[in-house]
Amino acid sequence: MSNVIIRPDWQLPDSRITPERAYRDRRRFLREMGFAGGGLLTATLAERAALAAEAKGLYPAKRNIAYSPADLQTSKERAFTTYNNYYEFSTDKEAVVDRVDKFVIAPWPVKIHGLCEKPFTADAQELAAEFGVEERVYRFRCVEAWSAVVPWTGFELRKLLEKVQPKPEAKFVKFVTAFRPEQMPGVTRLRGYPWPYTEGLRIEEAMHPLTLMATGVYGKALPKQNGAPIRVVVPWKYGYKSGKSLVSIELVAEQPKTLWETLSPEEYPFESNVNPAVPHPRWSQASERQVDTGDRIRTLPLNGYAVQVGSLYKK
Ligand SMILES: Nc1nc2c(c(=O)[nH]1)N[C@H]1C(S)=C(S)[C@@H](COP(=O)(O)O)O[C@H]1N2
Ligand SMILES: [Mo]
Repeated sequence: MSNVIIRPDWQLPDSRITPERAYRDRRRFLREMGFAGGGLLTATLAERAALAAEAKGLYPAKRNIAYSPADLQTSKERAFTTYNNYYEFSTDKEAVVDRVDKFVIAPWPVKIHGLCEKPFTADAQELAAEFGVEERVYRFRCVEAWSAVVPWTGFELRKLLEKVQPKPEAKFVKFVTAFRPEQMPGVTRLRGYPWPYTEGLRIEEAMHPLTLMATGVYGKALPKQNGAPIRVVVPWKYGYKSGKSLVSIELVAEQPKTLWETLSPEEYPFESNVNPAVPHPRWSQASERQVDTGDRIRTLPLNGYAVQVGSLYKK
């Protein structure tokens, strides 16, 4: 470097940027962005390209067969990724995918903070690279009685929580989605909603190895409509517990107020475990419609994860 004119990376032809340097500078850039708490406007095209290139290296990830039952057949990718609940964009499930263009997903600082010893902020892609990602095939059950079998790519939330060292008084984890009305065309029509989209888990639920931070699906980085660049996936709970496009993961002492519970506590209580025996006030939860085949199948207690998580709910 010493005998060349030092210019910013984006003025150099690609061939002159060594991957290591680009990577190191990118990490520093993202760290600074993270601590500055924003920086959307300063993201350069070169930066976005670097992120995309690195994200590509993570997918497809190796499938963890211990968490991917052999008898589960994944739903068709197109069916799952074009039928979305993401109210910040639209309440029409088939329209969400066409309304996400303006949503900027890199850089993406995520704050992991609250009642812990070592809070930090890191970019979503950095988290994926740091903790390492794997593929897991999970059942996914929406409270509206449709379902899918989804090959997520991600890492266990507990790894992230262990890193920040929760304090003993941390009893819940609060998840907050980005809120950017100028990029999210659905929110203007839902002005009365208690935005941002907020969800929560008990800390024991958040620490369970099934609870995944997903950064990819179907062997690729998450598409925007499915919660890019990072979301939580809690496979034994109704889908609304799995908040999308998270910007904050906070350890708290009190049960957090969630968007859906605030709107309608009888219909969408905090715990919201999949339970075929307890109907929604307006419909049965005994069965579910598979999103790709349209077939109806029986809903399983705890969405088929009773062996793994049942002990969390023993009275
Ligand atoms: N921020 C945010 N997260 C969200 C939602 C939402 O509207 N906004 N919808 C929830 C609901 S009801 C479901 S069923 C799942 C749908 O996820 P998918 O579109 O990837 O299938 O996301 C959940 N997470
Ligand atoms: Mo849902």
